[in-house]
Amino acid sequence: MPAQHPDKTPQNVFDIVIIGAGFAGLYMLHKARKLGLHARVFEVGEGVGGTWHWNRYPGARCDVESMQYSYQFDEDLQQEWEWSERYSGQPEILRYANHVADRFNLRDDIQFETRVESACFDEAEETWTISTDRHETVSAQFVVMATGCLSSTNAPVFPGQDEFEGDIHHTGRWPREGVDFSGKRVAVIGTGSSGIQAIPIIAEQADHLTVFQRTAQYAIPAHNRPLKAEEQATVKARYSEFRQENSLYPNGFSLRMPLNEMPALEASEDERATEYEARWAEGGFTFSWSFADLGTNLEANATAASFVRNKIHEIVEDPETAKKLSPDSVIGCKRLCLDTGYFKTFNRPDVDLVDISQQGIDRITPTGIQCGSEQHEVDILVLATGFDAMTGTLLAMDIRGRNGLSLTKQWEAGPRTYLGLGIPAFPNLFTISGPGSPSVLTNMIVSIEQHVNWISDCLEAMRAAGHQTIEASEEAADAWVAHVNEVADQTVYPSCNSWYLGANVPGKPRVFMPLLGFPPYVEKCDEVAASNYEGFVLG
Ligand code: NA7
Repeated sequence: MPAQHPDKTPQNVFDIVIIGAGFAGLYMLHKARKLGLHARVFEVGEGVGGTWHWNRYPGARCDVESMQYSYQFDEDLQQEWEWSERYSGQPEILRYANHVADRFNLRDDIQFETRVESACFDEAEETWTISTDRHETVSAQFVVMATGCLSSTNAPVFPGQDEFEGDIHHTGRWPREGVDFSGKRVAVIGTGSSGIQAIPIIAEQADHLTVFQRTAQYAIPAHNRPLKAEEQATVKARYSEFRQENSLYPNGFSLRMPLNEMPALEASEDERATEYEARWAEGGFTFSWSFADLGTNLEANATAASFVRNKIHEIVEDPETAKKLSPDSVIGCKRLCLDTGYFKTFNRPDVDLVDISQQGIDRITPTGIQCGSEQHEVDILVLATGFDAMTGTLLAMDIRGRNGLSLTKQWEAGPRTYLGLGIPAFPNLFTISGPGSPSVLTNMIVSIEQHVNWISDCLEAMRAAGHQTIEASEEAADAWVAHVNEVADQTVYPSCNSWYLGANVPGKPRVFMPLLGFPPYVEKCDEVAASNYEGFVLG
């Protein structure tokens, strides 16, 4: 049972405790200070940056373009920072996070290398008691979970794994000092975004690479390149208008080619081919917007899927390998990956692909990986097996609301929130980009800023009205979860085993977690605030 007696010395009594020092935690701290709140951030890592602190694997790169994947809350900040590439790599994004922390003097209120183990609501005092792995217990009126959507790794343990004599690294917990692959035989398990980004680079460095693929993935060329000075200047000349326009797109970011309003099924075969070719040449998520019905009509979707399969067969020289790399599922159902040399890598003589979709991995042996009768000799094993997304980190803490109700119990059938911001029976606790909000389906920094602004405005409104507590009602949360699922059910998203549904983690309830559609969501949040926080109970 977590400690119930907080240290009430003034330095350990906070107005607000923020958990996590990624982009959400940094901005929340900045806003909390602006409100004059006594704030403390706890962060497990030894530095800021959240997901960009941990995902240091080779090739880690954002799939939203640099000029958009950054904060907009400070005009000077967005004017002075220079991005070097169309899509930023992890080191540059981490430098940016550090720049923000320094520029706004945020580090003074961040306690690094500290894991929050529990947060319990004290009903008599109407405060939260927060305990950490440093055996300290503090109290705060408000708790903000800035814990990130992709922060708990999904790291399957294969039979025999303990006996493996080489090193094992998960892409989401990459060693700070890097990994030397030279002269090594390397295995990568997992071909989602992380695997697809890391594989071409590991192949260049290693002696031999074997890729273990459970599900083939669609990937569109990224066409990453240096960002021209004129391109940056054009955006910066009207940065706030650019941001405003982007917030009106369903994912909160614009693409280089607008949505084609025509349904794929109304276009001729030639028209479809021309459209797909043009978007393939442009690169990035623009491809998903080729036709209006790709996300809602399976037959339309199949035309895009078939185009990408043909491309894979053009790129990959060995027809058998090309076939194995060609997905047969709905395109865009799992998050689309961006390709920088991924498919081409399989033309290398020192790269093998092992299809484990049927027989799986039998065991890890001291010197390799056994699949059926075949043993693959390996010196280093890379797990690119993804994350326990959106709920993993929250449920790993012992969070208790009213009557000692645990979050694990509250969410046993899947996450239940109102707006992805509040949880019934957990007063004064906010989740930034929580399940039920657009979060991972958007430009994350845009969604983070929208949530932090909403929370800050809420705290200010509560102070003005003399309220001590705010809590999502059960009815509002139930209706919201139903709404999130209804919206998803109108699309192709629920048709595959994606991490959006929790389907990548054995035993996790199958519930569609993010909400599709950023602009209507923002409108709803604004309406709720304007109607004196309808759906929340203020105390
Ligand atoms: P993903 O997209 O969840 O990919 C994980 C990959 O690992 C995927 O190919 C999985 O196959 C595979 N996997 C997971 N567990 C296993 C086991 N037990 N055996 C074999 N293969 C397995 O994670 P990423 O880190 O690549 O990307 C996450 C997000 O980060 C991405 O969407 C971007 O938003 C950034 P499966 O498809 O489940 O069959």
